[in-house]
Amino acid sequence: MAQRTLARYLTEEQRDKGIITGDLKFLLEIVSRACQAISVAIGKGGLGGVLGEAGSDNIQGEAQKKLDVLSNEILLEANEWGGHLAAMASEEMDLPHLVPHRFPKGEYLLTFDPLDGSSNIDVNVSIGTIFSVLKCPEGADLSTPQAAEAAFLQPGTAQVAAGYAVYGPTTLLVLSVGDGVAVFTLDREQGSFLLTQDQVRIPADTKEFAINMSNRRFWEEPVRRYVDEMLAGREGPLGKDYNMRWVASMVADVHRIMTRGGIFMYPLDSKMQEQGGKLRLMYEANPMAFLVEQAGGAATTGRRRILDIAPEKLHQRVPVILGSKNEVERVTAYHSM
Ligand code: P6P
Repeated sequence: MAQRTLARYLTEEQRDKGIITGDLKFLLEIVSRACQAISVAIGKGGLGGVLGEAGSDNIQGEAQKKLDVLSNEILLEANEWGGHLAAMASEEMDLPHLVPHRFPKGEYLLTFDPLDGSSNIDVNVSIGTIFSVLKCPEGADLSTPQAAEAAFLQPGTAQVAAGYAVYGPTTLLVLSVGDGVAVFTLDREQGSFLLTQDQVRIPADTKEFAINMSNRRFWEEPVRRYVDEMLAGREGPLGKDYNMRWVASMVADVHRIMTRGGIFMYPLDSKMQEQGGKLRLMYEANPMAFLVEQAGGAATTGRRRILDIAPEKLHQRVPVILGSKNEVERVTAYHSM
């Protein structure tokens, strides 16, 4: 039997299960096509004149790559005309992008990190797009981009869908609309994402951790204790040998965990106490936490469930510990000892 396309999967979630609306189905199909276009641009690499720096910085003060800017533009242009969105917010833009008056407005809000892991672009390592969908609150003030920020400040539990595209040896779209996690593989000849895995489950235990070890001296004691216990291996208190991976592309590290389990940590560290963490809540931590929980995993800051956080700012940063449930619960428990 032919593999189910993304369109068929979403139709079944909408028509047969009543889980999503027609507008959300349309939104997700548009986002998937934007990810396809981003995949094509990335695939050109040096041949497409899209590598290197854009010569500008984002709100985080990080130098933007040409592909960061291009990916952001692809997502904005793909989504602003369809009538399904009220506004968009992106890591690459200080303020929300309102749907232009010439287009109809819809009931959804879209946040995204258009190209996560962009420090890996020029060295040809997997990167990705992360996105999250919220309902726009009734009566939200969308008169200006500044006023619109408040509409986005909803906890991760309010997400109606979340997903990521990973641009690696194959381009994958990993998506949840609240009915488990599905994986679609881009068939470049057909130009469609085809369902290749459904109801993804993250094993509750693991022997593989992901963290940037160069920050060890900056970590809080509970994280240092947990990592040292894993490094102690089978002779240590955890009684097993662990492996370590760190791609420095959250999408690639999270996808490995979705595929074979593991724990990903970007914990609070003393050099970024001020900012509250490295990763951004609205378009990195929340969508990934939604997906991980939908796949039976767990996601905390070390002290609380990520999805319960009430956001105060659009570009708010948080510590992130996510993946195999039993491991996340262990290191989170260490924080309250
Ligand atoms: P470091 C990429 O810039 C990113 O936001 C995540 O994708 C990734 O997990 C993390 O930062 C890597 O951070 O400090 O190891 O370069």
